[in-house]
Amino acid sequence: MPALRANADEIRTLFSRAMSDMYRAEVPQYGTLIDLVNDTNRETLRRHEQLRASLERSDELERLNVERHGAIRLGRADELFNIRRIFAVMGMHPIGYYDLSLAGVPVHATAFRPIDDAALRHNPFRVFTSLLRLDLIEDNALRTEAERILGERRIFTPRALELVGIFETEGHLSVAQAEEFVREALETFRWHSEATVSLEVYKRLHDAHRLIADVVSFRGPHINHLTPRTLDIDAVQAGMPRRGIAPKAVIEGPPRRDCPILLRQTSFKALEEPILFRQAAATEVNGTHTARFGEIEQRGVALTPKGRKLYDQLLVSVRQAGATARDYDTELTERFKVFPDDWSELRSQGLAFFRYSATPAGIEACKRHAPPSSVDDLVAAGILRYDPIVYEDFLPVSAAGIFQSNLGTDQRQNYAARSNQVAFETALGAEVHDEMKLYAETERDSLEQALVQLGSPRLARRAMA
Ligand code: OOG
Ligand code: NI
Repeated sequence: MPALRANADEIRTLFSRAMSDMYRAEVPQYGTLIDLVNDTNRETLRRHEQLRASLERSDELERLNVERHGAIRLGRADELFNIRRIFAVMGMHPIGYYDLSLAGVPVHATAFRPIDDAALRHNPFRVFTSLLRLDLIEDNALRTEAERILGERRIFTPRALELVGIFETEGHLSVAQAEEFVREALETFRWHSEATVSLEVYKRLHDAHRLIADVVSFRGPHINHLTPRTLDIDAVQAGMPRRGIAPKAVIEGPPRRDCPILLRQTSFKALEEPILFRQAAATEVNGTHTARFGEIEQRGVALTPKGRKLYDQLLVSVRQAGATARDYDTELTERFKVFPDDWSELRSQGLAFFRYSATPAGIEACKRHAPPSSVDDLVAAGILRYDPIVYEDFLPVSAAGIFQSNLGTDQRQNYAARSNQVAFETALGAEVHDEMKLYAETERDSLEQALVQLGSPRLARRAMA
């Protein structure tokens, strides 16, 4: 009898659960944060019937309790190549290119996540994955040393890679292999309280950039945070101090709105953790390292290229106004007043992506009369309904803010900004998917399906022309 096959969605869920359990055991504040987020989500849903109904229609209610993202930082091209293969087993693929050097952080990144609707519904686990850009270290000797140190480590267990090989040839893993794979893959993300370098080397790396020390000094790319999704980030931010957690000063991303857009995020400071550094003559010395922190996020609607352009422009104008942390929120809210805060406007001006569905009344009505032929008229007649498509990705400026806050200082180098997507994709061994195309496809597919449901493939063709 052939062995039972595991599907990618199940493997991803097993993995994200294992990761969450590991992190909860190691970083107790993460557990506290999860509890706070769950309490807040329950209360928000209780008070906002419309939000609940909309989340229900787009099947987001179910996934909310398992929804997390995490982040790792890699040091070598082949590490990125192999992590892509590892994530592929879990149905997670590289989406988007993020250049953080523009914001003074010497990395570029992608996000591994599921792509299709069914997979996202099942469990939208994402991992923001950065690759250190050693080419941005100016000190030649230090760069060479960092390369040598990184060259010696093996961040994947041999068995994890073997199982990836089996998956690639067979197209699947058995249930038993999948369980083994999850255990083996988890090892890569584990915290190591022993550095691979001496305290002196650590300090030199640290002086070049704290992030360089974080990537180069350890045996593996420890998961540095896991982020639950909240439905009300302001409430969680306000609730954190009551549970003994100190949040960062400002929430990254757009301001609070009636119609949430993109992504709002906030974090709490990284913990200072004891580390044993390896000295000469097989001795060790105590030190500390800060890397692991907590974060929460609230997700809103995905913006079209037009909407995203407006968002970016407004954000730049806020930054240029140079507000202090105290009036940052006021400035942000003020500037964003020009961004329509109304679902109907967001749709009609082509600023955001929506998922269309045929209403039950619309389906009935279409059996009796020929329906209007444009999407706008169908919406106006209540035949078509639309719900926001949730933004599944990240924001480079926010990510830089999160990096900065948990690196402990405002240390900010000015790297000659050279975005290098080609080098990143060469290391990755694949091109990253374009997130805008994915959202546009989701919207199109939903519309086509709704129109067909209204009884007319012809109508579908006409309305979408
Ligand atoms: C990743 C920071 C980016 C986010 O949510 O934008 C990120 C890191 O610190 O490694 O996770
Ligand atoms: Ni994050």
